[in-house]
Amino acid sequence: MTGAPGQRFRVVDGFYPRGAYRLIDLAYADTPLRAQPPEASIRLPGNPLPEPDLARAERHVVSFAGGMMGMMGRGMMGGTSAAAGVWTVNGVAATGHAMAPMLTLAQGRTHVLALANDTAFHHPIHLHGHSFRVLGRNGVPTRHREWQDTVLMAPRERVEIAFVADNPGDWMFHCHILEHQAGGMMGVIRVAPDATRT
Ligand SMILES: [Cu+2]
Repeated sequence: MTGAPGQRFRVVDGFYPRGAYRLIDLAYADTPLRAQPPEASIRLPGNPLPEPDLARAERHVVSFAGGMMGMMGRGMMGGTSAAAGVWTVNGVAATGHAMAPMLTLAQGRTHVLALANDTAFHHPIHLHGHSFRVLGRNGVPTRHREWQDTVLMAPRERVEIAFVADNPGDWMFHCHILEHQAGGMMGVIRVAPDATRT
C-alpha cells in the first residue's frame, strides 16, 4: 500500500449494466503506521495447492437448470413454500440436508468439471473443501487460470474448472445465491479412495 497519509480511494462496482455505484471508500490514516518500509522481506510463502494434471484428468459434466417460475413474479421465489424444486443440478432439485452424492471423485486425481449454466440467470457456484483453477469460459482459456472457490457463471455460460481431489469427504457444491440453493441448486461431491467408488 503506497498511498500517502490521508488519501482516499473510491471503490466502484461496475458489474451491473444499469450503472456503476459506489461500494466503499478506502482511506489511509492521517498518521503512517511506520516511518519507512520494513527492511526484511515480507514475501509470502509459495502456494501449496497441488497443480491439476490436465493430461490425466477425469472429466465430468455438471449442468444447472431451472428458474422459469422465477420469471413469473417475485412471489413465486420470495415466499417460504414455493422455492423448493425450482432449480436443478444435473436434473435433480436437491431438498433437505442429507443427500446422495451427485458425483464421486477418485481421491488424489485431477478432475475437470465442465459446468453449464442452462438458465437465464447469473449463478455464483461454490465448491466446499477444495480450491480450483478456472480453465476457460465458453471455450476461451482464462488468462491467469485463477484459483477460486466460487465461480460466477453468466446466463448460458460454459465454464471449466479443475482441481486435484485431495480432501476426502462429502463436499457441498451449490449456488451461493441462497434462495437458489434452497430451491434445489445444490449437490454433494464425494471425494473417496478408488476402492469405495460407487
Ligand atoms: Cu443461482
